[in-house]
Amino acid sequence: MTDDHTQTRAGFIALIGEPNAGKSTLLNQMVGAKVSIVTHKVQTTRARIRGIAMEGAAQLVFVDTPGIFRPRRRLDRSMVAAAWGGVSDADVIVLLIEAHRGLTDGVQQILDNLRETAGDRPAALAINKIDRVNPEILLSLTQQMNEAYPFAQTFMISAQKGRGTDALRKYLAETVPEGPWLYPEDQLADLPMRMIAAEITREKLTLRLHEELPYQLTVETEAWEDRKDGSARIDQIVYVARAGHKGIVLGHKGETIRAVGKAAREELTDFLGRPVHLFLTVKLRENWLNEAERFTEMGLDFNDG
Ligand SMILES: Nc1nc2c(ncn2[C@@H]2O[C@H](COP(=O)(O)OP(=O)(O)OP(=O)(O)O)[C@@H](O)[C@H]2O)c(=O)[nH]1
Ligand SMILES: [Mg+2]
Repeated sequence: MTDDHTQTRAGFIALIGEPNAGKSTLLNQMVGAKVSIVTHKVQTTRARIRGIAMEGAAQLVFVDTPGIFRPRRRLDRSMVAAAWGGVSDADVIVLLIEAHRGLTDGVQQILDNLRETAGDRPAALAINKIDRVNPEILLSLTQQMNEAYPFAQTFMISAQKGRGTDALRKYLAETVPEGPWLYPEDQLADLPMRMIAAEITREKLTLRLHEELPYQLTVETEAWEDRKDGSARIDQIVYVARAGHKGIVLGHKGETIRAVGKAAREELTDFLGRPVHLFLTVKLRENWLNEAERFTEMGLDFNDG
């Protein structure tokens, strides 16, 4: 809470980095709730996802973005454009890199672009996954990174274990501009529930399916009914791009889709705090990766692709 003497602050903080750097993990850690899906695979996040955290009189609106990589497909190009769009709209930028990988070619390319896109807005460096390395390497990595880019500050963190994240949060609270809060104090995310629900199912599919398949499917919430008994009935469609993929997603006697549905339903029930009936349908749609409507449903701009 604030009184009349406390100047409120608020701002957008773009979390950027290579795929798998831990951006979504950091967003969830900052918000204190799972708002953005996380997997061990690259290119999990597809669109910008806003999560909101309060730090004293400051409201921090974290913007999780898709990982930045060299795009091949139309969807990849839209994702990377969404990430840079997040930078353009931000008050502060946080670049995440992986401690054990250091200054990779991919990070170098991001730095080259960041110079133009960030302009004079502050960019902080977060060296993530410090739990995976010998601390001795961190000093030289910090030096190397700061020679490559004029970072306002460097933080060494473990997004997963919540190490070093308090210092980062404090820095951000001091750095976002003075001004009124942008969201109600108790709001955690700015993302429609139907999209959060679709993302949870996509996370479970990504965790269970191998190789290229997760990159060639999308999930949409088709219908949502709040029932009188307090439960919710949610119908979703899993679109796959190849005939052969349908059978793989269903699995032998439907066991894969059943397991995915169970895991997604459990997480949704937890998230909503009420019973959920989840119905998944798998549909073959060969051209979905080139359909504007599918991009809009994902929160992406088709014309950026
Ligand atoms: N050991 C360790 N693993 C981490 C840490 N932070 C994230 N991870 C793991 O790194 C993997 C990728 O995390 P995400 O948060 O999905 O990464 P991302 O940057 O959002 O990835 P994209 O959405 O694909 O761009 C997951 O397996 C996380 O559990 C950390 O601090 N330490
Ligand atoms: Mg992510």
